[in-house]
Amino acid sequence: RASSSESRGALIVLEGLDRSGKTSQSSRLLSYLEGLGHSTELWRFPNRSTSVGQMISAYLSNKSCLDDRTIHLLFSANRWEKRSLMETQLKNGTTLVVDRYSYSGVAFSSAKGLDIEWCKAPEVGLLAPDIVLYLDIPPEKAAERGGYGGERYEQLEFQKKVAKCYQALCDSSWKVIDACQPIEDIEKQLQDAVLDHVRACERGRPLSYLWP
Ligand code: 2DT
Repeated sequence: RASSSESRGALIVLEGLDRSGKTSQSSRLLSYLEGLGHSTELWRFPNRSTSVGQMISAYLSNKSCLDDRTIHLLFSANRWEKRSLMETQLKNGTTLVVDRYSYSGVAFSSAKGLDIEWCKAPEVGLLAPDIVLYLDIPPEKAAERGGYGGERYEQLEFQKKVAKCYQALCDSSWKVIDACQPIEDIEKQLQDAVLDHVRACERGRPLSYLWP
């Protein structure tokens, strides 16, 4: 068999504003896929456990200040340092459910006014998701949910800009889900959206790379 037809896990990415429900839906999706017998792992970016991740965490919690381009490149480096493990796991047949990825990187930095193409450049060559699930919520509704933890970006005016930047990135390959629906409805729609992709990857869909 050619290597392009080897079975692998799927790379599933969840994106959305803060308080859109990504984190709880990611774990529900993990349970669902595990329940079907698929080897699955939950990942998130930033991954705060690495030394780059600790610099990011200090920045987000306002314990350090960094130039906008510098922090952008650190977020990207935090994905690059996990890239080979990501590929290994996928090739091992493990599906990865990833809470935020390069789209957060581009949306949050371009919301500060950085050029979108400049923001996309350091992501080139990272693994492309098989599906991007976008939990769509009006920024005002997300703010009403409360629980903004006081990190750097958790402010309504900034989240409105991020929402616009996500719109600029969104294309027909994304699955946009109304995040104002009941939790169980969202859960079901996510399940329906991923299954075809998980199966296509099992049948040997080749890996692809950003930006496709
Ligand atoms: P969490 O609250 O989900 O940990 O997100 N962010 C995230 C960026 O600005 N660039 C990135 O590349 C990524 C992955 C989004 C922490 C915050 O970090 C932002 C919210």
